[in-house]
Amino acid sequence: MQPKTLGEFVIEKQHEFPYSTGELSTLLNSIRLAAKVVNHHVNKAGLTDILGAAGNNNVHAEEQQKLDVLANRLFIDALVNREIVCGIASEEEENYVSVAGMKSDNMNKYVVLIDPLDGSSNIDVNVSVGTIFSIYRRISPVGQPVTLEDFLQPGRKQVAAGYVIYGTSTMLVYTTGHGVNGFTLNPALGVFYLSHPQMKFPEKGKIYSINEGNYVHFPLGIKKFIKYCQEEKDDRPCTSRYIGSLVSDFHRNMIKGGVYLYPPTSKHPSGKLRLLYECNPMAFLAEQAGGKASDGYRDILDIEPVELHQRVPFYVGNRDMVERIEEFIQIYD
Ligand code: AHM
Ligand code: MG
Repeated sequence: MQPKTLGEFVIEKQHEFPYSTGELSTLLNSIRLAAKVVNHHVNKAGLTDILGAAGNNNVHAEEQQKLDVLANRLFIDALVNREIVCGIASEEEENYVSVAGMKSDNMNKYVVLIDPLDGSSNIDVNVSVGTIFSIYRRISPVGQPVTLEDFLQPGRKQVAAGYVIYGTSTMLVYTTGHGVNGFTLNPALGVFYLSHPQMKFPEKGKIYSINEGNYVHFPLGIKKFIKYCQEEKDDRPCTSRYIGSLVSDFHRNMIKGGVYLYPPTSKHPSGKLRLLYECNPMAFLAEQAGGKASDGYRDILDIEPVELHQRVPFYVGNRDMVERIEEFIQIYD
């Protein structure tokens, strides 16, 4: 039998939201469409003048790549043109975009937070990159311009979250709080098919993923955890795998079992990754797949955000491994 398409799956699952108006389904369909367009550009990147730096910096003073800028435009346009959200926040935009302010009859209730193309250091070298998205119901009244508080909600309040991985194949993986499902793009047809139903972390994790080049700057607890992973004892040593693309590292670890770490370093004292559009969506997916995400002390999903581009230390993956990291931090830091 032909596997289910993403479009069919989204419609079939609409009943899981009792008072659903179909708005979330339409929103997920817009993300699916934008993902296909971005995939098309990522795939032919070497053939057009799209590789390299765009010549400007984003809000984090990081050099924007041309593909970063393009992916940002494509996702924002797809969401604005279809008039399906009331607000958008992006890693590439300093301020949030109020779609409700642009279209006065906008009665939509969802805001989207997005990292349009994550893993920018991999763009020019043909290594997997990804898109990460997070969806919330707005808090402020419908029909008005959105406010900052609509975006500064703890991860627990997410209605849906997911990522697109532009890898050896392109996949869209998402959750609405009823498990995690993965869909693979058939490039010949331009259709995503359900290929990974109900994804779960394996019982035990064996992989640790961290940029060990920063080792000397890590907190003592993290150094001890790395040494623990390398020890010849019980079912260790673990294997080290690091792509430097959160989506790809997370995706592999969810399938094979492992943990991703981005601790505080001297360059990034609060960690490097952004709470709202990198850590929270991954944390929601991890929890739904039987894993866990922490900043070393708290569950990522419980953190009350204070600013749009806030950074946090981030440990995500197999529950046992994340809890082990928390123990090491508690003992040594
Ligand atoms: P980006 O949003 O600028 O692409 O940065 C986020 C990325 C993550 O995908 C990745 O895990 C991490 O930064 C890699 O950082 P580093 O090069 O410091 O190891
Ligand atoms: Mg990013």
